[in-house]
Amino acid sequence: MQITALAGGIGGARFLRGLRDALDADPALAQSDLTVIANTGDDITLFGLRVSPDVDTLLYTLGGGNNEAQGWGRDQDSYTIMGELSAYGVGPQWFGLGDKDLGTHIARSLWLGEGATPTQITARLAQRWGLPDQHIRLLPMSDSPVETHVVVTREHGPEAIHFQQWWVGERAQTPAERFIGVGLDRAAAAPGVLEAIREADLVILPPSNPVVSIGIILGVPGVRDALRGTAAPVVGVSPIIGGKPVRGHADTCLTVVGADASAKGVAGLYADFLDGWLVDPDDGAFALGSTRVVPYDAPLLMSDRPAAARLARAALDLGLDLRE
Ligand code: FO1
Repeated sequence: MQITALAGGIGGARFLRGLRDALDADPALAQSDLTVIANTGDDITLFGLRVSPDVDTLLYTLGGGNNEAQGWGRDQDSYTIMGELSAYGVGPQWFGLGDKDLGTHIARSLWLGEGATPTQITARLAQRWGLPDQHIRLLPMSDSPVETHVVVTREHGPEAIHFQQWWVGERAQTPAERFIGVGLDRAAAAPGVLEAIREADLVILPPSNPVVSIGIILGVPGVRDALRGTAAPVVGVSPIIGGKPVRGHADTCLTVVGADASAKGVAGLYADFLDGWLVDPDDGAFALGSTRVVPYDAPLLMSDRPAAARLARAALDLGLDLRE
């Protein structure tokens, strides 16, 4: 079976690691290929280096090298270089880049300088993390640079800042007016992205941030049409548990785009292509056009790896049901 997923960082990565576990545990599905289309709107240039947080979180989590407690960054990392930069008064210091993690950003930046595309670079990085051996193909959503910016309200008036400055530097506390996907309208889907959606047997939306992760991928020209047009069922997992977002400031993002911070509100953002929607039991039982809304039999929380695998299995079963 060919499964295609759209993903942001931590929630997407944990869910997809669970999905790979669930597939591997089922002899009938173990040979399935998983294509992951990653959000690159979070990408940022810091200290002259190109950082691609969601791609790296997917690489490290699926490759077994992530910082589990934090969710992002490398395991057992140190911050010697950040300390040296701080001593020189070089910032920003609000974004913690570990020494091992910096190796990835240096490699990516060198390769970009040599003319390699993000798709080629992601493939090289994925090779090191053993993703092809797990039948996982990781693709950036686009090879064109896209950056999510946030128009915030300052005392002196509106100001556009990078998403990471708002999300990490300002903890999403500064009132936001809107998000802008800078470069998104001119971006082309990366090679293989639209085909992976059109030719999939099943498309899955993990519980990633619906606005700044999935929403940005949906803004890449052609992606939304491919989802509407694919013969495969499109199944999503709600990022809301009991009326609250699983992690991060997803509710703030939903409010900014005028959507309800509820399982129904998020599904509404996907209504034109969503066939199945797995929701927390406390959020369950609402009607949504032709979308089959299914309450999960436990809280949607991915508290550990087996819990993520169980949740992924339920999404898989919903997709298999919809194929019949
Ligand atoms: N998130 C934070 O909250 N603080 C950080 O200092 C931070 C550093 C960081 C470095 C590399 C990386 O790949 C991710 C990092 N993140 C950090 C996570 C990231 O900013 C966001 O959670 C995602 O971009 C949202 O999808």
